Amino acid sequence: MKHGYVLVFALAALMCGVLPACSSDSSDDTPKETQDSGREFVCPTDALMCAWGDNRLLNVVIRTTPQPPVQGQNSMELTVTDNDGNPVDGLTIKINPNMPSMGHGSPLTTPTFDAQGNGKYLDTNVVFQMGGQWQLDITLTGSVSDHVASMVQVP
Ligand SMILES: [Cu+2]
Repeated sequence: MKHGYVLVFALAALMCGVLPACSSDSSDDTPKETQDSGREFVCPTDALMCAWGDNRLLNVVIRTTPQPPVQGQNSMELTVTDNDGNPVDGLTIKINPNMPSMGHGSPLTTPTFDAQGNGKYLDTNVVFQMGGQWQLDITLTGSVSDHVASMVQVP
């Protein structure tokens, strides 16, 4: 269930394609996942994607500039919350963009995010040096530690 949110989002998009009523109330299109805690995490509509960490401790909302990301340099902002929905500050967050299918990483990427406060972290230099399917291997370390490995398609 690593990519649960992405799957839910894809399913929602598919459903919207076949259900004409879907577009009448956009709030019903929002991908949701009920957590172990019972809280329903709603992925913001302006996010590139959302991910619930492998350890089921942290929620990560991923936004990029430009969005969707492009080949070359991108800026990436993470908003990190715990299972109660509270922003989590004080984390060390590292990203290792890589292409599993091709066995290479992104040597030009700045691996560490800068803390912005209020659960936000920014990396202005995430480099996808070629188009294709990239894995965002994101490690969050601190008072609570978790890991996210979401896939993103770069045109
Ligand atoms: Cu490649």
